[in-house]
Amino acid sequence: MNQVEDTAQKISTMEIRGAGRIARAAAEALRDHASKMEASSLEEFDSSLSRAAQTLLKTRPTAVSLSNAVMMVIRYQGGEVEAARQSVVDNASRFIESSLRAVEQIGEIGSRRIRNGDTVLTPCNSDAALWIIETANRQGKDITVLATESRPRYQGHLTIRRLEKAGISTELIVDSAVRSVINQVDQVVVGADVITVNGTLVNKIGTSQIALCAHEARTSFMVAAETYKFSPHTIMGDLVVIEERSPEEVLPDISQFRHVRVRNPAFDVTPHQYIDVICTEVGAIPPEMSYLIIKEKLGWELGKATGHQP
Ligand code: RUB
Repeated sequence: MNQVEDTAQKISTMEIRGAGRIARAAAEALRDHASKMEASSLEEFDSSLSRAAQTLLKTRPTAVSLSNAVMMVIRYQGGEVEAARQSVVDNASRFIESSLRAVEQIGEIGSRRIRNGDTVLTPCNSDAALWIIETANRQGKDITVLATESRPRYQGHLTIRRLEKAGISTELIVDSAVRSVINQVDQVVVGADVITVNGTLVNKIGTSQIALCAHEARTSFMVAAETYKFSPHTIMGDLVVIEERSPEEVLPDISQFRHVRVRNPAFDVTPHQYIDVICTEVGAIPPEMSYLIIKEKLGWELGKATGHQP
């Protein structure tokens, strides 16, 4: 199995998960593919690269980080094979580096909104959200974290392990306990799989219920999102596809039921009205500014968005 197939399988089975990690793994796999591929013409190079890109793109339908990363990596310069190969390798390295730097910058920016003594609620397991919490902790702020389990895959367990390592006091709660505890929470911090042109957030299932509770309780709701989590396709009116995963993740033995169907949507949609701020690597912005990120950072513009642009 080559690295593209191996990475695609790991992303599908969620051995590699989280929108940022998925994007970096795809960039790494394309870099490996481009550097090892045998191609005697640019046409051969193109078709092999686009087959590899398609294999990766099919793995998880919601994460726009994946398609943004793939597009940034395969957009090469150079009129012959060796120049194209080098260009793809450089694009991938640049993407990986800037993506790692972005989460650090988000940590710096988001941590300014966290005060000494705050209780922070975070669902699932978002690297960007955790950078905010860990950075605030490193600044000497005394924080308590409430982590939700995030069924059915229990990504909350990854979160409590990471916070344990960082020495941050953490309480684990079941997903349905959020409304019971929301009045003890000062800040909700969540990651993002997708941000649409109007600032709508698509993130782990359960996020929108948390946002609703936070809105009702007037608790601040902060999103941590690198700019490559914004979806250029939404300026063309495309809707975000919500991934439905296997029923066995929810109920391992479904065969004993004849009249029951298990539904397992992996993500949900939070309206921009429930979001106070989106922390990106270029600054903390209101969700209403999402179009500007898509235009200025991703190079897609209304009326011109017929394909990806440099
Ligand atoms: C993970 C999830 C995360 C975002 C952002 O879902 O919804 O909040 O991907 O994560 P899954 P990060 O476990 O299904 O991949 O900040 O790490 O990119």
